[in-house]
Amino acid sequence: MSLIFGQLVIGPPGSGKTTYCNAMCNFLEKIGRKVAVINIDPANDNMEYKTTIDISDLIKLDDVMTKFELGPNGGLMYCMEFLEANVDWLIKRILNLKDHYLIFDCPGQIELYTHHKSVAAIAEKLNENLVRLCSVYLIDSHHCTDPGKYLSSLVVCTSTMLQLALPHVNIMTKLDQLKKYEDRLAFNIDFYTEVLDLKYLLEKLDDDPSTARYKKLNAALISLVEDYSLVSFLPLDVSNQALLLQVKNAIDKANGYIFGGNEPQDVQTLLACAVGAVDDNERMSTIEAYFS
Ligand SMILES: Nc1nc2c(ncn2[C@@H]2O[C@H](COP(=O)(O)OP(=O)(O)O)[C@@H](O)[C@H]2O)c(=O)[nH]1
Ligand SMILES: [Mg+2]
Repeated sequence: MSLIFGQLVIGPPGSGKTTYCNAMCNFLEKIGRKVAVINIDPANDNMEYKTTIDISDLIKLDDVMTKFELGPNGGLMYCMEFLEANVDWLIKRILNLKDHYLIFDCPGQIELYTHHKSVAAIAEKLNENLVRLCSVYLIDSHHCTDPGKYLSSLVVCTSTMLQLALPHVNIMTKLDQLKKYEDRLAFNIDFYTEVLDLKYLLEKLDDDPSTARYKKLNAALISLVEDYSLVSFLPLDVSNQALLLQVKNAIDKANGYIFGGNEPQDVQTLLACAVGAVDDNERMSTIEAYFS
């Protein structure tokens, strides 16, 4: 059976997951990939894409909230636990999508990725013998304007990467918005995307009256992020095709699509060039062939 590849799109509420799923789906379809978007967020309300599998067909958040007298957050936790218990429902439908590339639009409750077990268990089940998955974690680039928020994003990213234990790509969304408040940034954008020397961030945290009194905690969190050294971000503005291509290439490399996907070999090689997934000689000969 040919392999199925996909990405699990996660991140806090409002970080841009649904918008990204739509943009990435359109982008991939433009380059000839057959894509299916699967919605596993029971509270999703702005799906522009046509969903192929929708968790609402299995369980509805409103029903859960009414039946068990739960708030939106508790209701969502219940829905994820229910999906975990009924993962065969999902697997059965995915088996009908064998020739598709899958994009999973996920809920935004951050505890689902930092310590709650259901999403990790669902991902593990899918990854086991069905879908080669990469988790794609989105954060809003607005967090760069506040050293405390940025540090908390780094901690959450690290803990999500450890908890899900999947190939992983982090994305900083809404780059177009960041341009508007660039003058409020303490550092150049690459400081935030490459997660460069965090001692400079610590200095900023110590200068800020709201975080200065947590000196030891800030230092401990920064040393934790630096010790694992797992986090960096790819910038994205969903309206920019070049940035979408860069993100796509990184994810194709992470989940192994470039080595086993269904696109014609020349398309794969050309696209892989941009991220150095092929060696220099091969890249040069491909580029020469392309321009000849
Ligand atoms: N300017 C801009 N807005 C974006 C971008 N990506 C998402 N958004 C907006 O961010 C808001 C939240 O996006 P949504 O996809 O619903 O986030 P979700 O809760 O993570 O699924 C929406 O108003 C989107 O239009 C982007 O690249 N640029
Ligand atoms: Mg959404």
